[in-house]
Amino acid sequence: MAYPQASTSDIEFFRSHGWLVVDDAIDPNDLQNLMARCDEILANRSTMAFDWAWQKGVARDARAFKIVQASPTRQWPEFDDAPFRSWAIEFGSALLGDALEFWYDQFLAKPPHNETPTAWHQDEAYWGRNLDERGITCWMPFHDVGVEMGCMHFIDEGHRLGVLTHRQPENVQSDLLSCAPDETRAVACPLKLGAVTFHHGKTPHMTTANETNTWRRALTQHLKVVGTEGEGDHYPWKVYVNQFSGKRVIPPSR
Ligand SMILES: O=C(O)CCC(=O)C(=O)O
Repeated sequence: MAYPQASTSDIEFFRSHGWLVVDDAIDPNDLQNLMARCDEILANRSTMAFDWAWQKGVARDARAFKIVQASPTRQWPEFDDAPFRSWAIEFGSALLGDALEFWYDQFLAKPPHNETPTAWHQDEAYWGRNLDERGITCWMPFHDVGVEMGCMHFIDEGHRLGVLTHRQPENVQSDLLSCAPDETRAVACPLKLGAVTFHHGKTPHMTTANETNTWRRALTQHLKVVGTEGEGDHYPWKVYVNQFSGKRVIPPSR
């Protein structure tokens, strides 16, 4: 199957709304190896993954993993050569109007009945000012996904709001941040397998809890303008929590 090119209407939609759904983008056959590796991560999550929803007061070895978070490409660099990688870079570059390069990916999985949405946030709030207007994310589920399973939601035109004030929720021990955008502008994006979403680094987004009997699994691919240094010049709410070492660090630049 041929991967699609960004059309003029895709580009115009993305630039005015700050997000885009691309149906029939990815050949599911190209996801087989990725899905197998991510199953390996799930089976070994206590050593291979973080719990993005790690609760305060819960010991590290007792984390519930309501949002499993890991980087497949850091463990298996062969994914740099995957068709979904080169396609996301090319399509995302057309949307942003600037040449992009792959930065990092995240496997994000929610167990059945996890009761935990991924809180509203903007990616730039995590990345810092270095990424101002220079980052874009492609979110790719491993199966059909609806609101009841944890699909993506965006604040329509939210990329024009600047970076909203974020905070670390009081009950959370991980690096998770949240903001409180005007939810009357929220748009839910249920997807079929093979579809993806793209969103601008300033677009507020969230995913709902998984209320189904099966795992919700997805890969984010974070892309940055070629030559951008990487995260830095952080906002005051930024914190690093390394769940392998247990270390919690506040960056000096904030
Ligand atoms: O999959 C999720 O739960 C959240 C994904 C996300 O926040 C992102 O792709 O930036």
